[in-house]
Amino acid sequence: MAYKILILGDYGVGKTSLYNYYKERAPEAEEKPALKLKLLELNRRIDGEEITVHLCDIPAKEFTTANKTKLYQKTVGALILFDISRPDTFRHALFWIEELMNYNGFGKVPIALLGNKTDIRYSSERVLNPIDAQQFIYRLNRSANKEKIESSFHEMSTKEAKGLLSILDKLIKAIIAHNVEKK
Ligand SMILES: Nc1nc2c(ncn2[C@@H]2O[C@H](COP(=O)(O)OP(=O)(O)OP(=O)(O)O)[C@@H](O)[C@H]2O)c(=O)[nH]1
Ligand SMILES: [Mg+2]
Repeated sequence: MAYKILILGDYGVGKTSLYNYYKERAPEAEEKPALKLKLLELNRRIDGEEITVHLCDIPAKEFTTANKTKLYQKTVGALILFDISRPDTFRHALFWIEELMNYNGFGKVPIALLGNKTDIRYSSERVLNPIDAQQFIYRLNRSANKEKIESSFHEMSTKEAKGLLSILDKLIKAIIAHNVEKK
């Protein structure tokens, strides 16, 4: 059994770049053939246990009304990206979160909200204040208290590529904790 984790976010935020990072750098990561999406199978050792994950990268435009139930179904967690130089992509991240919870068939699941492209922080004029994203995650976790769902926010850069595996591992831990609670 594998955990299905989606990489979500607006066009151009860096989803495929993140996917490619895991494909190249995660040990034993293996790309599997799949229709209309990129699917990466990888194994992570979490608290001494081997966990298999299916990481899926789907272009934003594929989420049409007709097929989104199919794309989201059985997703147990997601990496949701925005571009810190494009505030609209942060506002829209909230839309992606809502869609995920509405269509995955499980309701609320843990997410990692990722502010990508921190390498351009100093060269770009319109950067987003990370406090807004931190506060959003704080409120999300408070509202999910009973279900023991622990989402997180990270700033990152697929170009600098630091700490990307630990972001994934943290999400997997949150997924495990949530599932255990559900049983
Ligand atoms: N400066 C900078 N550019 C980045 C970073 N991550 C991705 N990019 C660039 O942003 C552009 C879009 O990246 P993609 O990974 O293709 O974005 P995507 O979310 O998959 O986009 P769609 O598939 O079109 O929805 C590319 O030119 C990347 O090189 C980053 O951390 N820093
Ligand atoms: Mg892409």
